Order: sequence, then C-alpha cells, then structure tokens
Amino acid sequence: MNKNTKDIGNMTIYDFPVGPYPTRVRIAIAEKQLQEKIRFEFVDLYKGEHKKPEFIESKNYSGTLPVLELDDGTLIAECTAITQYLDALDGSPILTGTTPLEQGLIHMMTKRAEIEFLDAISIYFHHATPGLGPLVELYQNQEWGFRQRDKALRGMHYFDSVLRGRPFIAGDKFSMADITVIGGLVFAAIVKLDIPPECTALIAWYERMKQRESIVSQPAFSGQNNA
Ligand code: GTS
Repeated sequence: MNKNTKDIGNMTIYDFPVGPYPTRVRIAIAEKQLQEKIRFEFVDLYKGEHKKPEFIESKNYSGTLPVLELDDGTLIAECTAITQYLDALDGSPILTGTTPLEQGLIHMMTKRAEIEFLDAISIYFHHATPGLGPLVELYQNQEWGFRQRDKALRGMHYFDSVLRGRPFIAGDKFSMADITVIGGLVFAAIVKLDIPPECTALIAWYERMKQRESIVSQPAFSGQNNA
C-alpha cells in the first residue's frame, strides 16, 4: 500500500468480479495497491440483484456495478468517478493525469473509449444476445444491438490507429483511458467479437497490457469470462 493511504477508511465495492466494468475499477485498485483497504461485495447480475428496488434506492440509482461505498456511507458510482476518487487518494501511480493537458486528454480518450467501444459492446450484449437472461433483459432491440456491434468494430479500428502513433491510448503513460479500452476488450471476448487481424497495433498493445500484474491478476483474465 502506498504511504499516503494509511488514513483512508475502509471501503466497499459492490462488484461482479468478471464483469468488464467492475474489472476497470479492480485494475485501478490493483494499480493503486488499495486492495487491503477494500471489501468486495458480490452482487449477482444474472439474478437481477442490481435492478431490485433495495439496490437502486440504497446503492445506485442507475442500477449498475461497480459502486464504491466509503466508510461514512458516501456512495460513488460510475467507473470514471470511482477511478478519479481512488486516484486522488494517493500520488502514485497517477491514472487520470497530472497536468491540465494530461487530464484533458485522458478524460477525452476515456469518454471516447466508453462511447465508441465499451458501451457499444454492452448495448450489443444486452440487445442482440441473451445478455443477462430473461430476468434482466426485459426489453431488447436486436437491430439497435447489431448497429452497436458495428460501432464497436469501428472503435477497434480507431484505437488501432491511435496506437500506431503512441504507446498508450492517451499519450506516453498508462492511464484510465487504457483501462477503459481493456474493459472493452474484456467485453469483446465475452460476446466473441475478435479484434480484426489488421488491427496489429491494438493487438500488440493488448498483449503488452496483459503483462501488467494489475490486469492479468483479474478474474476476467482467468478463463471465467461469463459476465
Ligand atoms: N456507466 C457505468 C459505469 O461506467 O460504471 C456502466 C456500468 C455497467 O454497465 N456495469 C455493468 C452492469 O451493471 C456491469 S458488467 O456488465 O460489466 O458486469 N450491467 C448490468 C445491466 O443490467 O446493465
């Protein structure tokens, strides 16, 4: 654990360990070496526990995971917000940027990774595949789902072109933007959407990312890929 984190109270993450979005926050926690301060509470997505009124009313209005709960009961949802909070607790490593320019670029590329890639695959999963099953998928629009799958494929080509010009998604350092694209690739594996073979820079970057202990140690990378 980093030296400046000793005064942070205990935290809880409402979690689905192999899920692509929870994996993003798990990677950030591992990068920041905060594992000892965090209790993980399993919420069963396939049973729709995240859509029950108790969860929505007491934990996250949006009915999604992950959610961070601080020891005073404060709740922070959204992967970007949770990552930003954890990142600000300690100096090293910085995942959301130090200078205004880094912060702006990382924010932009993270948002782009969500809109153009990860969220698109999520919509495909929920609309054009069985998704989380009949208890959860009460409305499906296949056409919308397939459009989002195509958008995600375009996103892979876009991030491949980005990585032809720099080592990481938002510049010369590993950041929240890399973690977000990794979340997209975790989801891509779940829905069996391969990286197109011509996206060689994206493939090479992903191989490099999978050498990081914070990433490869996650349940999503242990052959349990069934969000
Ligand atoms: N914008 C949210 C964030 O960034 O935190 C999205 C979170 C999200 O969609 N989480 C998924 C979820 O709760 C978890 S997982 O699919 O990655 O495991 N999905 C359940 C649902 O019903 O949408």
